Amino acid sequence: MPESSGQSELTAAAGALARARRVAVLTGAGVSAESGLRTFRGATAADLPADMQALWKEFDPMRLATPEAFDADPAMVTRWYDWRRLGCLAAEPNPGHRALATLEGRLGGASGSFHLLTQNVDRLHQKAGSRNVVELHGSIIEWRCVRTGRAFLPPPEPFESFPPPSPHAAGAVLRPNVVWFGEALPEAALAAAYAAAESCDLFMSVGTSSVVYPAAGFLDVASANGAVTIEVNREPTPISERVDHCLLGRSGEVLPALLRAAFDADAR
Ligand code: BV8
Repeated sequence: MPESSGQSELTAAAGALARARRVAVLTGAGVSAESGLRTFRGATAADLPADMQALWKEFDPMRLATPEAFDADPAMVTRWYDWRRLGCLAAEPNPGHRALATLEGRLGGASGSFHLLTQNVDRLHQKAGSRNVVELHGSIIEWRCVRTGRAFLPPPEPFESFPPPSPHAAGAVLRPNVVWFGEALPEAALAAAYAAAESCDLFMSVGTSSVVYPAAGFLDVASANGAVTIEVNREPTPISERVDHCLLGRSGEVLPALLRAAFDADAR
């Protein structure tokens, strides 16, 4: 188990980042946690509506985030997703999101490349100014008609009925445009993620438990292609022993510190 990372580990990681020209970053719920959004597995029922506390307490990703759960109880699942959607809309990007947008600005030009692969469905990276975002697991902000597959962007207020009726086909309903367990990731997103992992010279995994595939496998693809690997997480994960630099701490603090150490001449 890596020791909690000190300044020397941060300095080493910052040196690698300063030398990198083609960077790929994978983010998970631990980045948005700094904006007050619950993580997927460390969730607490703290401020849920009373009738959903029980649901969230025994929350199991394989239970609710699946087509089977939606088919069995579309009203309950869409109510839960609409509650999460409104939380995401109310959330603001944090310094970790902004640090990644800054990193893209530094590398995204002719001098290099930057790809942000996110498992998050809250669109906070885009709100922070990130432009080249690959949404591996879709978006909770956008919904789609279950019959036509056409996307629908709901207004920033609660749906009035559950499951919400589709505006695209009479009698059909809407579902969140996320990837549920057992569903394939969007082909374009998958292709973009593999291309980024195969071509980067530095891969950074931030705020993810690294247990969901295929997203958790991109680090190994990058590593196999000779990329330097960095992890930022509050606690050790299954990849912590495999990365070149494991930085333990909050993403909203570590990411800005990492960029300062890498790029601020006066910080060295
Ligand atoms: C696929 C969207 C194939 C929805 C999500 C059995 C049956 C079916 C499938 C499988 C199975 N066994 C294995 C599988 C494959 C499965 C999988 O990997 N399962 C796991 C659980 C074993 N994968 C899939 O099903 C994928 N599809 O394989 O399709 C296929 C191919 C062709 C045709 C048909 C099918 C689809 C996976 C996508 C599922 N959807 N989300 C929604 O949001 O509701 S996944 C869900 O977990 C999240 O959305 C997130 O994307 C993902 C990973 O979670 P994390 O982001 O890592 O969050 P987590 O809470 O776990 O961890 C937070 C981390 O942050 C922690 O490490 C914590 O320490 C850290 N942290 C917390 N606070 C901070 C912090 N770090 C820093 N700072 C902080 N402040």
